[in-house]
Amino acid sequence: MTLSRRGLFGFGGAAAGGLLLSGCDSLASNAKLKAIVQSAEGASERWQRLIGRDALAPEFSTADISADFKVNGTREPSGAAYQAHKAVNFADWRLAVTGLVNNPLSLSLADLRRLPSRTQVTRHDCVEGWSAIGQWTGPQLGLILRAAGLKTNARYVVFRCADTYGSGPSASDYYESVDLIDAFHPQTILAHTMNGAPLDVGHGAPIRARVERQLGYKHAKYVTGLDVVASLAGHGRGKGGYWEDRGYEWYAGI
Ligand SMILES: Nc1nc2c(c(=O)[nH]1)N[C@H]1C(S)=C(S)[C@@H](COP(=O)(O)O)O[C@H]1N2
Ligand SMILES: [Mo]
Repeated sequence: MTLSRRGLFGFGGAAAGGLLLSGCDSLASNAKLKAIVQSAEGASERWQRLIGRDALAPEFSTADISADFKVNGTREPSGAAYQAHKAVNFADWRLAVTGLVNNPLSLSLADLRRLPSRTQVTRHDCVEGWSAIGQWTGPQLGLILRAAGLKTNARYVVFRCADTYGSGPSASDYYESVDLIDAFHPQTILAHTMNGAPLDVGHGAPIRARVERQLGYKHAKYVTGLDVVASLAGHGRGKGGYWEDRGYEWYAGI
């Protein structure tokens, strides 16, 4: 690890400075990334290509924030490890960044809170037919990925989560994944703060992904790790997410 923590926090001199300054724009408009995306997926993705995968999801004013933002899916992970972290207010919790990276990282919640962050008021749309507007704050996923340094064969970022969802034979670890265009989208953040307060357990404490151009199930809660991979085959049943493994579309752009 010795993370490019120096890179992340800006003490790293020229190389790290360049890392932080090279915007997601140059990366997201990279022709190779676009070619990867264009080789995949269905109608919603073709639509997003028409209007641009880089386009921003609508942002709202704080006056629009929903008084009641439903908690859905897992309400609180029951595992012993999560419960131990919760008992000490996530002081010992780490986010592991592994896989096809040059510098694997292990970041504490304090590390993540010290990073430059983005705040956005957006609408969350669940396929079950409800929506809610909330304000989310956290570092851009792209910032963390640039600090880790992606290897050239990196294609997806898998979010590992602390919860097991479902019961009986369908119970398995929740997980999600995005391609590099969504990973480096400016509104894709790891939120540690919701509506100005530390993220609560129901909504994914201590951090959850916000992938604002995508449907609700892509917004992984209780994120414990980012695994950068060339193929989705190695996680869950290989379709890229807990719900995708059960028939939902992997590309849930709206
Ligand atoms: N780890 C984890 N992430 C998850 C889920 C879950 O059950 N576990 N449910 C998903 C679904 S279907 C939705 S709609 C949102 C709900 O987020 P909320 O509880 O903050 O409303 O989280 C998504 N992320
Ligand atoms: Mo959902």
